[in-house]
Amino acid sequence: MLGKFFQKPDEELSDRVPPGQYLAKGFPVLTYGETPQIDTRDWELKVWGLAAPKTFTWSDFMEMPQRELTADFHCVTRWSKLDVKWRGVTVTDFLNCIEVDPKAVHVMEHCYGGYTTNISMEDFARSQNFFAHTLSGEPLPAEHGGPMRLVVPHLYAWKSAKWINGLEFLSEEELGFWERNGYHTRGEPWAQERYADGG
Ligand SMILES: Nc1nc2c(c(=O)[nH]1)N[C@H]1C(S)=C(S)[C@@H](COP(=O)(O)O)O[C@H]1N2
Ligand SMILES: [Mo]
Repeated sequence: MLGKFFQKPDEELSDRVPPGQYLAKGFPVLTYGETPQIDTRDWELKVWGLAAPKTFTWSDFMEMPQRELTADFHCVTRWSKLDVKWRGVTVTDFLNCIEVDPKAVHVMEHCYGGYTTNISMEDFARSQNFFAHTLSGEPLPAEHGGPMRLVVPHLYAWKSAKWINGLEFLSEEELGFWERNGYHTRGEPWAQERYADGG
């Protein structure tokens, strides 16, 4: 797979590329199944479980503070892309708009199309995490999760749910799609948390 699409990181970038990863040329698309086509007029994000139930529309998100984030992106299939430029709403700003029960220690991310992925409250509530609607100054393309996706830069990118439409707050850990299919429950790239069996 090296060569046309991937390259070994240069010396000065190698400290930014986690072990076992290669730099992607361009921005690959990694989707299981069909790409949902969701208009911003129809897009909704629901909150339920151990939080006061609430439904957010696109304009609700546009009224929250809009911030920029530049972050590296690491897919467990061994490609990384450095300095991806996003714009959107931080998870910490969003959390100020909802009431989460203190007993909630895990979150299930739900998406249009049925994809799910789980994350601990601690990993979710980081200030770097983003609901992104803009990529490199352009509306987020559908194949990259537009109109809205989550971006969780410190974990493998399968935690960065595309076409996000729900957050379910949980009292204990439940497994999402890839986590039920053998992937690690947390997925930290520097520790190479790729598979549930640690392999
Ligand atoms: N809804 C949904 N979100 C998803 C996926 C998916 O298949 N469906 N794939 C995940 C994986 S494995 C990766 S690497 C990233 C890829 O994001 P990209 O296609 O924008 O590169 O999205 C993640 N989020
Ligand atoms: Mo991935």
